[in-house]
Amino acid sequence: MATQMAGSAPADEPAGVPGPGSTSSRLTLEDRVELLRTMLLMRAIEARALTLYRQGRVPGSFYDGFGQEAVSAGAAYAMGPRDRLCPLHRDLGAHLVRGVEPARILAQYMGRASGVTGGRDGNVHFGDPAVGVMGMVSMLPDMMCVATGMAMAFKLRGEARVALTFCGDGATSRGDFHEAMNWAGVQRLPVVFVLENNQFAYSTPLAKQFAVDPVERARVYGFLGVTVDGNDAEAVFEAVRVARERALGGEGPTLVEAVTMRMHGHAAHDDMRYVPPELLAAWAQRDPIERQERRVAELGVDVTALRAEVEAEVEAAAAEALAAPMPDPADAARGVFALGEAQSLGDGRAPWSGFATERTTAEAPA
Ligand SMILES: Cc1ncc(C[n+]2csc(CCOP(=O)(O)OP(=O)(O)O)c2C)c(N)n1
Ligand SMILES: [Mg+2]
Repeated sequence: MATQMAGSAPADEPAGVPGPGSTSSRLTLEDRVELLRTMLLMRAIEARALTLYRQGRVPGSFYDGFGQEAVSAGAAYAMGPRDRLCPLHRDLGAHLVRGVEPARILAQYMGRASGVTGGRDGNVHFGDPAVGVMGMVSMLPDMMCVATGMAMAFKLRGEARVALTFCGDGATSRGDFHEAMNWAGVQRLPVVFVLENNQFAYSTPLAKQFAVDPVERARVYGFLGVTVDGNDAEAVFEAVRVARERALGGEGPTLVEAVTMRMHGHAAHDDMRYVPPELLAAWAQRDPIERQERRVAELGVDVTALRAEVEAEVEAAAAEALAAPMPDPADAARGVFALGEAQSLGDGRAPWSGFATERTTAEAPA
């Protein structure tokens, strides 16, 4: 288990710009392009949303995962259709992998009726149950408890399924983090915790947050903690794929620390003057999208065309979202309270080629 300190790059990363080599033998070229496409889509949607926010069309504030695209895209890409996901405020890539359409996401940000929550909640607090994604609980890191509970249900029912969730470096200081880790360890639950170490929790740097890298804590709760380069989508995919396999094999949870950098302020209102410019400049050299572009371009993929395709898709999605109506106020309380039978979550898109070619235990009927 490697230990990362504030503002550092992963210890196993050579100095300078990383090379184009693949970090997982399980990915076809189509998979590698799909990872890039997901990250491009995430960045383009969030860039468009930031403009909409500045035009006053996005109520509240706006949070993004600029520079962190590899974490949610790579992690979600390793999950099967029947697995369940609990993404947080910087994990748009996970929603995209599961199949949530860009127009619904942009409509969500603007509180429109066609948004994922139909205008009932603000920008990042959403999840589409139809594709196996839980709506985000804002109190951090409560989604760790939710994912642990889901994994408990999978275990009790004897289902070969895994729950995936994320938490921030700052969230590791909260009690819920320890409660979830402890129970997951005691019960050897099929859950994967991705610790999104982006160097800051609002304005608090890592050095003021903990004395020991929190990935070390996995061991004291009785399970494995691994550190991965969070700016490498393929490395994140591989770490989560292995963690999922372990979970399905009855080996319990894994804490995957993805080391990355929050390249924007905490939210759109934050000018992050507390972040040293040289730190940002160093991380800009390690942009996850540029890295993936270099890899697939070397293999003959036209990344300029792919970028143009994604830009056009997001522009069309923005037009669709802008044309969508605001919700009917009379409808405000619908779906807020549970009435009658609980609705089960549906299965999501799982585009990794490994699910099509290998019949994994996760796809066996429960
Ligand atoms: C229990 C709780 N306290 C405070 C907040 C307000 N808040 C939202 S995001 C955030 C920063 C969290 O930092 P970190 O866990 O590192 O995640 P990051 O935003 O860096 O991804 C804070 C303080 C919250 N959502 N929940
Ligand atoms: Mg953080």
